Amino acid sequence: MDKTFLMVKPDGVQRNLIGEIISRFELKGYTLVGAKLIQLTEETARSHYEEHEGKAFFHSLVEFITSGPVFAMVWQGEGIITEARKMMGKTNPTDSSPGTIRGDFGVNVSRNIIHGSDSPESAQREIKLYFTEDELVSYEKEIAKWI
Ligand code: IDP
Repeated sequence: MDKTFLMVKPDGVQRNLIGEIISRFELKGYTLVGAKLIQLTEETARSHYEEHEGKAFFHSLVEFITSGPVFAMVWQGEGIITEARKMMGKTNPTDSSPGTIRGDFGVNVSRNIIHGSDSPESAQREIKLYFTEDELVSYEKEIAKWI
């Protein structure tokens, strides 16, 4: 089954959006298989965003993502990597449609509430960066056959 890594960024945690975001993915029918509230170290933040190293916004991105706790999650479901990106909206909230998480709550590109893996390769890399095998739970929901 497909898995993705989602993270409520520090602005989302401060704005009490953890429950709202969990609720959206639960109501869609996806399954939460791991979650934790953590304070990122600079090392993890730099590793997470290594593809942006050297860009003008890299330093402020690392500073922001380590500025307060984040809520890291692994979700499971068919096609979830692509679907979660649709539910999140575009990187810049001003380009995001109402009804998406960034469209409904995001302020600007550096305060866009949520991170989500953008490919199977990044999902695999990011899940490994944040979670050990024994922090993830494998289980079936009875309702799965209706979704
Ligand atoms: P994504 O989060 O939608 O996958 P990425 O291009 O991977 O977008 O960028 C990672 C994060 O870096 C974005 O969510 C955003 O917070 C920040 N970011 C991206 N582009 C810019 C920019 O041009 N200025 C400031 N921050 C940016």
